Amino acid sequence: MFDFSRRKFFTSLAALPLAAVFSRPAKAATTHTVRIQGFAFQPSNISIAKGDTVKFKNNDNAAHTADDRGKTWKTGKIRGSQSKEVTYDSAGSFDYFCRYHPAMKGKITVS
Ligand SMILES: [Cu+2]
Repeated sequence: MFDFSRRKFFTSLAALPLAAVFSRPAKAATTHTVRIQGFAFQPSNISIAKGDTVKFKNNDNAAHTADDRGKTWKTGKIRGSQSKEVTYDSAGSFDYFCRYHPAMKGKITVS
């Protein structure tokens, strides 16, 4: 009796499509690139989805940062030719700037 039900259990488990077990219904997270070039963020205004990552890629020789004005996040120093990534797990609108060059500004909207 026990053997029978155990076999029945495993048989029904095997019948489940593997995709249904392992796939996640949520959309896969995306990594967006914001280039830092000529002392400007490009694009300076982007909209992304919750869970996405933004890669700040510094193409200048000078070091830059991307610091959220609301102090929720910051990249820290990004040296020339380096990049830093920030993942956004909650919705919000973030105005950011470069700590060394406050005229450099950008905006990220997460929804
Ligand atoms: Cu800068």
